Amino acid sequence: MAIAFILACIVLIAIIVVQIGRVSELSAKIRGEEEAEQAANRSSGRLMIPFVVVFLVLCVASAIYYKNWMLGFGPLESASAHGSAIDSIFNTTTFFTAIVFFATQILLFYFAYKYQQRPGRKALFLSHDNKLEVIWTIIPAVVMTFLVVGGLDAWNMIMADIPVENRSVLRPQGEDEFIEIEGTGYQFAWHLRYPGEDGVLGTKNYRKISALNPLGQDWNDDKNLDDFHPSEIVLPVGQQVRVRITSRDVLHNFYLPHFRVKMDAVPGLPTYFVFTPVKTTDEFRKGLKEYPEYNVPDPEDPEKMLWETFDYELACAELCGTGHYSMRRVVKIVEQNEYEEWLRGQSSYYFSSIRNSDEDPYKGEVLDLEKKERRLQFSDKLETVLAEPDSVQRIIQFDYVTFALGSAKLTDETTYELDFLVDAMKKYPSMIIQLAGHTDNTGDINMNVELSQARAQQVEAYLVEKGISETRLSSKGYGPARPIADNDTEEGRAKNRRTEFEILSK
Ligand SMILES: [Cu+2]
Repeated sequence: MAIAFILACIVLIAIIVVQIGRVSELSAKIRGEEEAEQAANRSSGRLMIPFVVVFLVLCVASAIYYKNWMLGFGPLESASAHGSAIDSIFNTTTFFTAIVFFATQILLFYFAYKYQQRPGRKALFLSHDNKLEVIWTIIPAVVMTFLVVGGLDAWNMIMADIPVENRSVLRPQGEDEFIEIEGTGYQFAWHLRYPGEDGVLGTKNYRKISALNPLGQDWNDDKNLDDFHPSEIVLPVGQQVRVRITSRDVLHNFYLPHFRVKMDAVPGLPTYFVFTPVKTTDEFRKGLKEYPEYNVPDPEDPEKMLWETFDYELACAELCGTGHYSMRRVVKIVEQNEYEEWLRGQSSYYFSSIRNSDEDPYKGEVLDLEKKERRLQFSDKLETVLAEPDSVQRIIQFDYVTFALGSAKLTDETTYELDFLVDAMKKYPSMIIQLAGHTDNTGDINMNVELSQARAQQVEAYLVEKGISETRLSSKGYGPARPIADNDTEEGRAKNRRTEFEILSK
């Protein structure tokens, strides 16, 4: 309504101005050219004053009217530790430039009114004036120095990198630890990368970029194996974050407006930014709730108020092409426990997309990380079985142990799983077990029994070699007698060929 009223006023004023022009044109015809020109000068000169008054009043009024939508004011105060320094530099600069702006506008229009052309009046030609030169050189120089030095001071504070002795981790605790994440811009999205458990981002090489490997991560670098690629930025409140910013094609700009973070993403030249978020998304929303501007339904989701659907965002602030607008990503600042929960839901890009593909340099090998994971699974299984009542048969199958084809020779690369059992036997010194070998139903039954017996014995020998007393061990070959799956399918037969152990007593 208010906007319609203002528009109507502007239209009316325009019509009035045009009408006055028409009237003066008509009177010019009547009074003659020269007199008409003087009259026009007089009326133009007089209009200068109301024009500048209305113009300046509108400037101030619109700034006040829209203040709650502007960064740095009202609800949009900065949400990062360094943000207030940027805001205060902006405000100081605005203060001085506003003085200059108002002074020049007022003088410009007032002079146009005061020194309007009149019959018999001549302009004064001023070729040089030392006093004036000094005034308009020294005052701006002093003000500029003040602003530039203040700005540089804030810039150096804001752009300070993290001291080398600080540690990059995934879960920072305190000031000397930080999270390093990476944002890579391309037409048209941000590809995000987090460091994984080791807290360190792995190395990259643009030559390694492929359809499978969008960032060109070098899989020979262990630090890459746990890195993950989330679809949104989630960070814990109050922790220092270093963002490594790169680009894969053209210039982009990594812009987090609410945190006053803005840095170019340059192809071939990684840039960085360090910031500490100090308000969670929820806290920021609660702040917005206090303002009537944000207590209206969200046009995109009318069930909710504008403050409820607010999210921090990552935008590209470089006009990088037609799809530029679609580079928006949501940024969530959460409490530490929520962050932990989110981390648990993330999985390593290497293990979910690269593992055992043609690009995997460790194809066919078992990685330490996998062994660690499998050890945890093994002890989970063991604890579950041990917790069962004695009436239940306690059988655990080896999932990874293999033998050479048709022989009882253990495959060296798979004996690590037997080491899990060695450690379990040491942890439970009174545990007695029986090792059992099983085959599928193909081939001669006697040979199968013999082979399964030999294999169980081989495992027993391995355990003895690792220091487990023979008195706690026995072994048996069942051949095809105890299938756990259908022997008619290859899949079923593979399941039936297995080695397991039974806990006879704990
Ligand atoms: Cu862009």
